Amino acid sequence: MRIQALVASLASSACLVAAVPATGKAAGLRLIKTSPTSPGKWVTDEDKISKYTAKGINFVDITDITDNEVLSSLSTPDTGEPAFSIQAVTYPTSVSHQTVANPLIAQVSTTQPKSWLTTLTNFYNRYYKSTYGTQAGTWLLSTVTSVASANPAITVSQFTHSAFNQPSIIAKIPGNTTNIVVVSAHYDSTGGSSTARGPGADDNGSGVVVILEALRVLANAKFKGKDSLEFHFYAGEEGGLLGSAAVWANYKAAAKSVYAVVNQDMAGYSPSGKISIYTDYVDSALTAYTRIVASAYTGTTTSDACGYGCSDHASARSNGFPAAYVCDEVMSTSDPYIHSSSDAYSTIMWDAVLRHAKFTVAFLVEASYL
Ligand SMILES: *[C@@H]1O[C@H](CO)[C@@H](O)[C@H](O)[C@H]1NC(C)=O
Ligand SMILES: CC(=O)N[C@H]1CO[C@H](CO)[C@@H](O)[C@@H]1O
Repeated sequence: MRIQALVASLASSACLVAAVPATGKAAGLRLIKTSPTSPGKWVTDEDKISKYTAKGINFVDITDITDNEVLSSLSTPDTGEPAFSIQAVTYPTSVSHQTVANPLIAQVSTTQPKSWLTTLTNFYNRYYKSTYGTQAGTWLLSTVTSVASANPAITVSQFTHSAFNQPSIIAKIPGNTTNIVVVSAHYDSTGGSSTARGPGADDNGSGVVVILEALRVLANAKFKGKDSLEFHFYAGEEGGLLGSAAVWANYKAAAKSVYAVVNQDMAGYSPSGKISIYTDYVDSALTAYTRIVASAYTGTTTSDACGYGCSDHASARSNGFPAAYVCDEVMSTSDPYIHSSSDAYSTIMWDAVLRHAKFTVAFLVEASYL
């Protein structure tokens, strides 16, 4: 109190103000949470990557989150239900649009995904604060735009972020309604430090090429569903879900009607050969529906839990939207190469990418009738 009064009384003295050491955000630090009960810890950008991401510790960067409902959600332990929901959705208990979905699924291939993943992994890294990360964003925007151009009804937009240059990218196939079904993946990567080589082939270049392939197939077919379909490519996931946090805060503020968000983070390494649908920090009803669609179109699925803030679905969920998380494998047999320079193109299992791309087309078609 005494110090505050002194500062206030001498606020015009540049000398004194400069002498007060900056803390928190003013000092360039970031506030991260590693669990619902964690009070938050101020760390440097470099520490986020080298002391958390690279060591497999998930976290959410809450520095710029000001919405108390979202902060409260991020501080509520997972009870199987979200801390709050913007809208309740009733999902079908079976699939019913195979005659539309199957011919589209037949168009899915790994030809384009192989080419796209080659380019993505050739960036030195896709770290969201590096120039390589920005260049990857420029390439991805032009690639999404080119893929979408097969159907002039599709819009592609950049979602820019104030704290870093890498944009998130959103493609939209308008439907007959303004209700939205979203598939997402993050395109940034890290090699374990801000300056390390980070090819990010599985994590999560694979998720990016999967949803891009689904966009290619639906764009070429000029597919139009009842609901609108969106493809989200997030920036800054490795920095604590930064891109998705900003996108979903924007959707909450705009009161958008979102029926489903299915995030895929890693879709290219699966010794089991089965899609894994994670069950913690997700919407249980959407997760059950996602499993129904995945089983019907790709066979048996597995389950696992990945903990607090493990990927971008957490941002949709904490903003009140129904979110599910689809991964390529259970944790115990998951890709050993991620977050390092070894997460290379050569380690990708293309049958897994194909399976996830087929699932994505199937999910978008089925869910477009919600
Ligand atoms: C969308 O609306 C058009 C025009 O009314 C209709 O022909 C089409 O069947 C609708 N599509 C879906 C999937 O509901
Ligand atoms: C941190 C990151 O790179 N994104 C996610 C990629 O997928 C793995 C496995 O799900 C997550 O642990 C990462 O958080």
